[in-house]
Amino acid sequence: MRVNKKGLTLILVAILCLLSGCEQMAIFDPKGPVAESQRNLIVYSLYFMGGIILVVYVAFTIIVIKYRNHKNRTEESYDGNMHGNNLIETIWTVIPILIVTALAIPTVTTLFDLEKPPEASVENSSKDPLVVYATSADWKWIFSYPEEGIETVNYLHIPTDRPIEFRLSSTGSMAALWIPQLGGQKYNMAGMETILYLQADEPGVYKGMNSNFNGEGFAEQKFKVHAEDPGAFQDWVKDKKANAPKLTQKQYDQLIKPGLTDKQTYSSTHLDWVNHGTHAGMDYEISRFRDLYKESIGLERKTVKESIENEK
Ligand SMILES: [Cu+2]
Repeated sequence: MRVNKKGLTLILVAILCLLSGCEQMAIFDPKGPVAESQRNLIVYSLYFMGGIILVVYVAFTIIVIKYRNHKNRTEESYDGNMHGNNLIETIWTVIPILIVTALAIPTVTTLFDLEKPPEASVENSSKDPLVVYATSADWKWIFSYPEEGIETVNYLHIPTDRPIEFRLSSTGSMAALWIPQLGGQKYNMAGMETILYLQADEPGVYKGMNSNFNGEGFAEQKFKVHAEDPGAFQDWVKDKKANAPKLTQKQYDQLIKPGLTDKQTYSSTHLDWVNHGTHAGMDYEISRFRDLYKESIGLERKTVKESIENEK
């Protein structure tokens, strides 16, 4: 066989490109109990399915060699009539059931466990979760700490070894909060509240993002999570509470207007006048900025007849 050198080089370059992406696979480098159990689940599934692939390819090779057309082949070498063969029918019915069961049970138990706050990993560390309202607006993240009375935009500080109870909602379009090294994503929607428990065991700065494509500014809807020991976190809270300005409703309305913004800090929260996770707060942003969306996402609903007229 003549080897096409150009083709071979292309394939090698492609493999290199794919492999170099590995350093960004943060889910295999978890920094908290939630991300860790999800990583274990993924690794288990990968090995399990790798085992299945191995068995399939070995069986495939054996069958290709055994039943190939060769010199000493006779009529008796192959009995093609396997209809009604109970043994074979049983094997190919039972094995898939076993595979699905072995994948489903750990998945379901792990995911249900993650609906509860993770156990505190250090003795004496605070067990009740820190509540943070994470609200997505186009295209920024607003984090409210109701107990601390502070609010941040596009960045987050959290204490280590303490579960964080994220209450997710959105001012308008759907988003998904994802901090890969702390755990998987959940969706943010206007008019409802989703709870996501995450926890950081190691101090550090972790990447957070929106993992649900929602328009023009999607790629910019990122934030950094600063995980620090509880003392440092309390100092940070005290400093912001004392020095950051109060958030007014007028400022807030400008903030949630579709567009991008830098990091911001306030010593009060927007929860004083609206909670987007409730039915009452659902239309807060839409009622103010509906016109801005008209062109890009077509909030105006047309009848079928009008659409056909427009097509012409
Ligand atoms: Cu929903």
